[in-house]
Amino acid sequence: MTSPANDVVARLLELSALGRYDGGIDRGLATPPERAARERFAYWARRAGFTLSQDVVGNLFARRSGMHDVAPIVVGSHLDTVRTGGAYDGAYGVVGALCALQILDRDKCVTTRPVEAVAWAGEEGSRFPLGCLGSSVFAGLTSEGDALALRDNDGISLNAALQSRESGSLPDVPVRPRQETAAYLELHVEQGPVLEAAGVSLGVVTAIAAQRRYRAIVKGASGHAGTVPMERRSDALCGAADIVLAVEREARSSAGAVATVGHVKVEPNGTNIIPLRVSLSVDIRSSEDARVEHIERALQTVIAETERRRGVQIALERLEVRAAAPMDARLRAALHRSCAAIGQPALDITSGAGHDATCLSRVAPAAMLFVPSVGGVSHIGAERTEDRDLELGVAVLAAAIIEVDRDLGQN
Ligand code: HGY
Ligand code: MN
Ligand code: MN
Repeated sequence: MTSPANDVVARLLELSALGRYDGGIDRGLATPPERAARERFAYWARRAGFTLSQDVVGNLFARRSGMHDVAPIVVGSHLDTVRTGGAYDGAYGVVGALCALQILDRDKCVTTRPVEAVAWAGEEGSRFPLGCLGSSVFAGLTSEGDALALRDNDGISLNAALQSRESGSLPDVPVRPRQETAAYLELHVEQGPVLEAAGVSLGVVTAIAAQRRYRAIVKGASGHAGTVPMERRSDALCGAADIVLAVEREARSSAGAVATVGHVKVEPNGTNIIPLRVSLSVDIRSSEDARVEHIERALQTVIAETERRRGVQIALERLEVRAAAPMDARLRAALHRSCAAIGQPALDITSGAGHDATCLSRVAPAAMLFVPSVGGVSHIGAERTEDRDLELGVAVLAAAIIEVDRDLGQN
């Protein structure tokens, strides 16, 4: 008889077709492919006998009852992807959570608390400009109104997108207000090389890195590419290039920090027109908040110097500030016990990638379990994790839920 853990492979394969194109998987929040993924989650959850609910920003919950109607243990991740996403980032934690609940059913485990599998809305921030959108609303870090008012590059608001028939909220799932959470567990692929290099299949996350996201706007003077002498130019793209290289330089010189300019928009974007305006994304991360702060300040110095030297104006707008999120020691111990109980070593590991667990850790004890990423790659279509590691992670997650439920008791 196959275990529900085996379902995780088949279900991920099914989900990976939703939004797939030759560049990977593109499943932005409240798009038809992401809505289809939420529908599959709902179908599997209903078939397993779990009770569905959602909230106003599209977070989707599948509840397995416990002995007492108290704050649940919540387990999950996200179904949306970056524009060139793989089949595992996020989806693994959502499908894995459902499969773990089904293992509890198979083993006739009665938990003290209800346990909920969750698909958080819009973790990647790939369509609407806020990462961890759904979990930050759930954690009260972002208001529902602010989230629903966010607009994508076409000017469509999240609210409008969620009202639409082919990409919106699920019509037959009741909407419920935010609730307390007793504990949060998230299963996720590592998205880095550490577990694979160590030859270990399980990682217990100690902390999630601090992260700040910005938009930098560089404004210069446009003109004819053939007639404006070099010494009279205020070229916005050259100013932006100084910022891009400064982001790289400052991160390289700050141990353990990483920083990326992943998005550049040049206007008017003509081959014979001096760039007038450039918009850049800046993403800075470190396990230490102070390092992120230091890099931001160093960047401000470079901005002032570039403005003087090039006669451009540069605005650096903070879009998101997320402090480092230490994971809960008791939950980490429960994860380690669950790994040991099946004779599997587990590595303590920090997460450079951001996760919904960061937001949940502000309102409840939170912890994460990683499985290896083949070649350490993610956020590209080639992202992959071995089937046996996928199934192992689910089995450990199911055991950890029981451990945490026992630890928490009723109070
Ligand atoms: O950016 C991140 O680390 C996450 O994948 N959203
Ligand atoms: Mn991601
Ligand atoms: Mn993710």
